[in-house]
Amino acid sequence: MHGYILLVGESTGLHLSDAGQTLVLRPRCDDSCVWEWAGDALLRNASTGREVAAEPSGAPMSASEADKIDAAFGPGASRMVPRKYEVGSDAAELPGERVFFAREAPLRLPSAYLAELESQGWTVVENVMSEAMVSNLVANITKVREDNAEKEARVKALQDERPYRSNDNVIRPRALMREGESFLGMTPAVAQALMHPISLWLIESYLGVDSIHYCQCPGFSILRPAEKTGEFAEVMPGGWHSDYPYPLTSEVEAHTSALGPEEFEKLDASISARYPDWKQRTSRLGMQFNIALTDFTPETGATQFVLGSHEFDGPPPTELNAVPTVAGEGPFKDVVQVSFPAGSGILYDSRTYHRAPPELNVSGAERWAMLTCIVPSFVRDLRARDDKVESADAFAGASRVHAALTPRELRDVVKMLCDDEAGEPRQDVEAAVLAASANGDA
Ligand SMILES: O=C(O)CCC(=O)C(=O)O
Repeated sequence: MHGYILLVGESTGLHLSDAGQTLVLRPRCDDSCVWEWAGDALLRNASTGREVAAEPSGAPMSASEADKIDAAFGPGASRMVPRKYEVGSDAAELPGERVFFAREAPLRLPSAYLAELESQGWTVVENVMSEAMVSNLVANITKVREDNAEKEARVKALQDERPYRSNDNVIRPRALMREGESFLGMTPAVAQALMHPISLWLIESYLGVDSIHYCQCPGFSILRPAEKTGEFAEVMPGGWHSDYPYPLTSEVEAHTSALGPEEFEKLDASISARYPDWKQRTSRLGMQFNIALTDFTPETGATQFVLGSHEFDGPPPTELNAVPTVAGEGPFKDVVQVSFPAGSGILYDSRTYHRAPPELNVSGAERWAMLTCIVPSFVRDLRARDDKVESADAFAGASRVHAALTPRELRDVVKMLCDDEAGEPRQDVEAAVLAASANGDA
């Protein structure tokens, strides 16, 4: 197995890249930013073969430092901090930054994932979250659930008295939380996952833009085990859809339909000037990136897809939602599930037909995921429907999380998750982040 790593500059958060003649620092990672160990104290660029010396930098974290980080961000947070290395003896070649965090990278070079996206409209990117990030995030979510156990029990009791329906039998921890709370402001793991420099490079490259933002603050979705019996074990038709900003189904044009026509007019206005026929699904305008916090397999109820349907002329047709889904049969002959382990994410073109299958989680355990949606910055986001604005407010006050992120991650969080109606970074959040770093808050 490869042990690819990214080298993240200690002071800038930018990534060491071999640009051919020189080493440079980059905010996003293509193949030139991927390294692997070639010896005890030697790193080799996986794309160009250039080698640089690398020695461990600084003392290992002390027990009291680890305790402080765990107390701030929850169990195991200190394990999320990667080791640091001083890179290269040829100082003239290095662009200012000498000490780098070694962050585990996906299993293949970024160009391999992009080639898959281009040819098939989807790919699975591994190691978006390390095992430590996943377990810390799970611990934070578990705490919220424990603190709101009665509320969750009420949600479950209602679900238990109805048949299986796609998007039901799901616990959404966000809905259990108090106003003003956000996982984005609780642990750096969320921002670090969402601002992964290879994922962002893939998304920008596939969409053909240099400015993107998240449609909403990520939703966490916990698919309960399928344990219903009797009349409630029935599976209702439905659930097939395409994602934002495209028409949901052939019957429902707007993802924002619950908010009334004005919201859809705003979305349309943000896109139509550039892409007048965008509702015909002719242009690349959105991607979904769903990161597994537990393994996705057919037995755990991994998402059902009609892969390649991003190239179909229209949204999911009526016949897909008319009868219960049975993969391999009738209108569902091409329905498949994609397996991938916790910490990996499936990145797909938002036009792809897909459905959450609560009836298929026969594993006896919950299936956890972080669901995210990304569009070019000019496309209006889902702020009116989801909690993006509230999460940005919570993030503005989360100075300890700011201090745990790199400057590059912080800039991208403010740009992509804390932006205003026009898709520009919110000045009040920028000011709060700057004030926290000036105060040295940690
Ligand atoms: O939870 C799932 O399996 C599917 C999620 C989904 O429908 C979506 O991300 O749009």
